[in-house]
Amino acid sequence: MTTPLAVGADPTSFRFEPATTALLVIDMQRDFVEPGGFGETLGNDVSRLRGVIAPLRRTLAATRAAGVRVIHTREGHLPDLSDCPPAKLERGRPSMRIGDPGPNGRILVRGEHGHGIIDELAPVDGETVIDKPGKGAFYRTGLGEVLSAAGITSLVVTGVTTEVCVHTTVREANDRGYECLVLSDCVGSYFPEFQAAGLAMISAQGGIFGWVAPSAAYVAALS
Ligand code: TIU
Repeated sequence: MTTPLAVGADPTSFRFEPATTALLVIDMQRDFVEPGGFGETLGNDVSRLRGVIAPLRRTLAATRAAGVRVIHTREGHLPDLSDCPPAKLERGRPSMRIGDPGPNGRILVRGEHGHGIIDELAPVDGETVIDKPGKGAFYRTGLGEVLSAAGITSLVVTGVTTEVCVHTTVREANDRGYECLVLSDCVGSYFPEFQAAGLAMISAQGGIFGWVAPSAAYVAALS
């Protein structure tokens, strides 16, 4: 057992062992971050998410250099949409529905260009990519098995969007016993008020869902 590293975080210092930690990069896909994708069809200003890219690139570089495991997720559906509940397909009066043809291919469908992770944050050899049909990364995926097999007990969580897939995943992880640190500048929302409230909800009540810290504090702890 090595001495754990410590990150200055809310509500208390977050302690973790690099060997039992994974960086989770949630849904940094063209469909959410670039024009013409799922995020925009829901009426959102996708440019609001671009601010996370630079800090996330620095965080990824430091994580890879430290030998900490990296796991990416992608939200999306099978081409026949058999894994997409009708409620998800029909809700929200989108300008285009999941599966419709868009400028980056069919909206939120696996294998299409828009479903891919943006070039700036592309996975490298050896990193796991988890495809998920829902908002949470544990629902109908092999993530739990991947983490158990690798002996991972702590998750450093990044990606989009703060109040949707990040929150759902952190809540799922917390209930499964994982200790989650959310990096405040590496998670993004289409709504500034949801960004602030979403982060506050995680660390409130003594860290009801986990911890929150700026990525610089995590990167400093690794170096
Ligand atoms: N709409 C929205 O804010 N997010 C999603 O639909 N998925 C994710 O957060 N990845």
